[in-house]
Amino acid sequence: MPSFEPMLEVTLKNYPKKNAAHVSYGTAGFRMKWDDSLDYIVYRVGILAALRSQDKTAVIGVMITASHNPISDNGVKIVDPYGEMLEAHWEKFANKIINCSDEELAGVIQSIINESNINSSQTPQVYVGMDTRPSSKRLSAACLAGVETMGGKVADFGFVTTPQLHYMVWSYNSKSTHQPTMEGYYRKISDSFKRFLKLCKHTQSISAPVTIDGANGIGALKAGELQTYLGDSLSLKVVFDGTAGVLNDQCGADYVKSKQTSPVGLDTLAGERYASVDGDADRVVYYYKSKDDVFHLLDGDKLAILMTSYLKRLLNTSKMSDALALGLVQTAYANGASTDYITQQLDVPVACTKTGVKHLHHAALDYDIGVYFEANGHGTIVFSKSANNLIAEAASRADASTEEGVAVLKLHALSEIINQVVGDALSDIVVIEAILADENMSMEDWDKQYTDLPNVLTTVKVEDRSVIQTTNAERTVTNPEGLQAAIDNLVAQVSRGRSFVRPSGTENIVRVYAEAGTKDEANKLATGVVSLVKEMCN
Ligand code: NG1
Ligand code: ZN
Repeated sequence: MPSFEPMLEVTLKNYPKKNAAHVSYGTAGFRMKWDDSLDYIVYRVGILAALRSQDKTAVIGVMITASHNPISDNGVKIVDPYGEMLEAHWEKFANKIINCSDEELAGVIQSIINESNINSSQTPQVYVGMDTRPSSKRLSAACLAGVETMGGKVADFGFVTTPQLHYMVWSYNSKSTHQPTMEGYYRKISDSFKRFLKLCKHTQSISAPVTIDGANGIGALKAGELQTYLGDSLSLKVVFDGTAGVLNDQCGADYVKSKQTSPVGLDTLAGERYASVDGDADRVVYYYKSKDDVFHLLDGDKLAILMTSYLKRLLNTSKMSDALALGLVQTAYANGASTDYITQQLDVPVACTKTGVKHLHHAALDYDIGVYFEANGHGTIVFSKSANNLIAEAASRADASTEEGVAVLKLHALSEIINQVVGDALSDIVVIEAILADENMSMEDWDKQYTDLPNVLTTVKVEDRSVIQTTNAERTVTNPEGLQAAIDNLVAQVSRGRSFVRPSGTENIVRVYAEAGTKDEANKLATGVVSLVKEMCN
């Protein structure tokens, strides 16, 4: 009998399979409305994470969260050794282990062991974290039971943001000098930020606070902890901190981005900076109110452009632009004006990938310094190993009395403030604050870099979203036949038109995106494309 079987017999009784419907591991792992059928899924994910740990001889992470989704949802996601999303081949194992019956479970575990040549004598090590949902604690317990079934050891980090858990896993496995502890995480961001500020002409500390909408979730809690490390170098004023409101309810990054308005109940003041994070703090958008009382959103595209344009300047001043290739990665949802600005005005190359941060992250690794962002605010900057080494080496001999030397030191500090492992709202905020301070830029200055084309993002319910198939990074429909030609025809009828449709990877809907030279044209285009989808896909 395989060594895990006696333990499996004991724990399986507490986590019997409850859901007959087939579930699959998507962009967000397993995510659904919470009911007690999620317990067995997370228990089995715990088993799988333990196997993955033995397979990679490394610490593996499990994060319990449903991100920006309502408080009634929950989900679970596996984090690979260097903080990446679970490898595609193992997503298949995930589907197999979750969808088999209780009776088949031992056999499926053994088949994964055999297929991956896993050495079962190693002790699995799994890091577990969760968001603040009421259902998260029992799911975390289910995960622990799964890991222990396989004889694994768990480090339970309790309430953490998704990027914090990714950081811990990366930090441990890569033997980073930045420790795999909460303190290590906060010190990495705050120490490098303080170092950065000392190099700036305009300011030694940023006196005006940035208001952070914590979506009534984990981001609020952790922004508060980060504040204690930042001291008076940067003031984070946290609102929607969970003491009164409901998670992601009329607040948070997803609400602000999709409704294009500030959170309900937040009294915004002209001239101040505001940022909203989502329920697991891996996404962030900024916004402000202009003197004429108008709300202005600075979404993931605006964050990406600010970071990219600033990096371009630093590379030029540090005379490192020949050695380090800079590039931006976006998806088709990026506003066309942002792409035009960065390619035409700044001459930085842009790649477009499919939706889902793992695709963006992967493409960003093609550059020495790759900035990637989804329009909804999920993104970061990644540096290749050789770029990190080159910058660290240059910083160690930089002359801080020259402009060139200061630029090298700033680049080095920025590469440490940013969470290179995964998109991270808290570290993104600190990077944005660093850049705004150094450039002495107001929100208006930042917003003026380029003007968004009016756009519409909407959804259509169809019977079977898989009838829509796409190519060209989701920008061209290949099925149903004729749909793309019909979209092209509508696009040609408006100025600066662009539109595409794709099946969502996380919900049973089709998303329609349209942009054009005027708001009326964007609306007209969206309405037309929605009708086409309804006609041709039902
Ligand atoms: P889907 O449902 O596949 O469009 C959504 C977001 C993605 C990403 C994932 C993961 C849009 C248009 N799509 O994907 O950007 O964040 O959820 O949560 O915002
Ligand atoms: Zn999220």
